[in-house]
Amino acid sequence: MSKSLPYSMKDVHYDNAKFRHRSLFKVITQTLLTSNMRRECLSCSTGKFLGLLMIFGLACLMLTHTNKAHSVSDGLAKGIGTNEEHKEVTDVGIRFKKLFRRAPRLPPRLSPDEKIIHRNFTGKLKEPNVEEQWKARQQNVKDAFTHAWSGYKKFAMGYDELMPVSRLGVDGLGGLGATVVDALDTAMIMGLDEVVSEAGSWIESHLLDRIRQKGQVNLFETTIRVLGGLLSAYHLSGGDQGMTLAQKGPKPTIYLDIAKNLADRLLSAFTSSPTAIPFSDVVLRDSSAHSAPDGLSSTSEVSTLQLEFNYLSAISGDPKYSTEGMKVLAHLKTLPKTEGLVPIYISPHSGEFSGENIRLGSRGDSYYEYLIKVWLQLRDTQDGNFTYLHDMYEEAMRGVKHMLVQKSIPSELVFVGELPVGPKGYLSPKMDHLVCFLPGTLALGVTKGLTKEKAMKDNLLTFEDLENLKLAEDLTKTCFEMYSVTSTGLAPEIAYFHTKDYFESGLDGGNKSSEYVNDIIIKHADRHNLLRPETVESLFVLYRITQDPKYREWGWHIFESFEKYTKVESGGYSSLDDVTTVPPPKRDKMETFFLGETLKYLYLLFGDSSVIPLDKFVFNTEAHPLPIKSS
Ligand code: DMJ
Repeated sequence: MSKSLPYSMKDVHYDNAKFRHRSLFKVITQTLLTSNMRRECLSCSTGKFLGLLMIFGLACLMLTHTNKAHSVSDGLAKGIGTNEEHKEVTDVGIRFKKLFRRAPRLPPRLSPDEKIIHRNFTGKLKEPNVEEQWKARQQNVKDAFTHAWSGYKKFAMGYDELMPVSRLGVDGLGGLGATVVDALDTAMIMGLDEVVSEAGSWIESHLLDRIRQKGQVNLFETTIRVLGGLLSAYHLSGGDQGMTLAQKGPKPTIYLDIAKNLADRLLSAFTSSPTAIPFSDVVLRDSSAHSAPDGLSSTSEVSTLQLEFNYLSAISGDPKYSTEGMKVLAHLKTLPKTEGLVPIYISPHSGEFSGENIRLGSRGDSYYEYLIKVWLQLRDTQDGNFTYLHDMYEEAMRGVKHMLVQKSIPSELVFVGELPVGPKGYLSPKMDHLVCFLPGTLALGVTKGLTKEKAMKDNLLTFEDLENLKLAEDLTKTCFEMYSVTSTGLAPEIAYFHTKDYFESGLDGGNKSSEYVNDIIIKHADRHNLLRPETVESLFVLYRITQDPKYREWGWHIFESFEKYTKVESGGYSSLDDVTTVPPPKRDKMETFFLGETLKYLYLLFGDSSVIPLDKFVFNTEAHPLPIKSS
């Protein structure tokens, strides 16, 4: 199978051409008449006459033709538009006038629905109630969070997770009450004082004891969910001259003191390892650490600790956390890679990568995410030179484009495949839902959190940036279609893509009206949905950066499906066993990231873009915002 890369410069040139100024008249003549024809026709008067006749005929045809093609967002926008959105413009006079107007620069073509929404979001033709309706949708997300929290509080308070169907709690993450800490900053951002107060009091009264008593926890999971949650709560409750979003709950120093105690124990994973690569597991009560049974750590796990450890050093004044964390990245810099891409396992004993499996899904994903985010966090500090992180990120993204990106058959969805047996082997057209973090990360890497409009105005974007942004937009669409293609409107854990080398019939997502039903293949074992955040995370980032309202519409569509199929009446939301079946069987688990990430990103997507601005905050991989500090 060829590994050559279809995501070529061709696509980018084509896309740029779309945005060039050309009058419609010019477009018609340029497209329909080749230069030869033009030369021959215009050299004789009959030719001139015929040429003009042809242009006039085609123009009339275009004017009287009503465009029935609608974009994906047409249907989704129905709830927020007016009746006028659905009127078809048939007035020939208006169309004739339009013929001689300059073609709009951006976007090249909008459906009537999109036009209405677009005008509102660019602030030119304001319809007052559109923003109001987004506020109402945001309130729906807040209500969903309250429902999720109420189930957890009733049946599982203090446990890591809720089993909403059994109405029980379960400790799947070591017993630190992970849902409480993961959910806390979302409640702060949503202004849910009561939840902040309940979660904050639980943390103040119980968490330190738990940390002192509990046994084995995973270094990565505990860092991103519990340490990350505490640090974000510290800042949002006013610590470090933070935002004081939370009026209720304990003082910020409570969160900081607990965070330090926890991190001191987690540090043993670094200090007891013979190399710069930390062990994967820590025993909290005696601050000891060991490797996983196979002796290996995941590459993503060892490289997804630094945002948290760096911020803790900054606010505590103790550099030891940052020093240990950054040693890992400095070491990873020295290891051999394939065009910036790395195997998904690494040995803390040898410090070398293990195996050849390369993917941006599980065990690989946030390695790439933290390269750019840690660089964004540290680039303006005076603590050292971190350009190497940006270089590693750029090289890796080139590697992704060259080695992993392909298009599906027949409808050309852009996807990121895997190299299960290494760079010399075949490309598997398998994409985990986890990979859907990538579009958001790519877009962030392009504008560094600014809007595209501002970055363009300030001349900050290179050709490669525009190529990366285009890839981000294409991948976001693919991630959304992974939802749309199923009977429930919810994505499976893993999708395969139909390519010239791979197809299996009878394994579609169940939504026969989807344009992509033949492009996306969902195997039986991969049909579950864990309420994961990656797609809505990317929708949020893409919306903030491009300001294109379609990302909000897609997010709303996904939220409605979560409401319809995962809500449990007595409280909470449940992961599902099979997204291709209606009604989908419930799996009886509410993952902590549903409150920590999925609902937070949806809430921010539908809200005011000035809340937690992307050029001032960096979200850790569990969606806990940490402020970017300058020197
Ligand atoms: C979260 O814990 C984090 O986003 C992590 O980086 C990947 N997996 C889950 C969510 O799917």
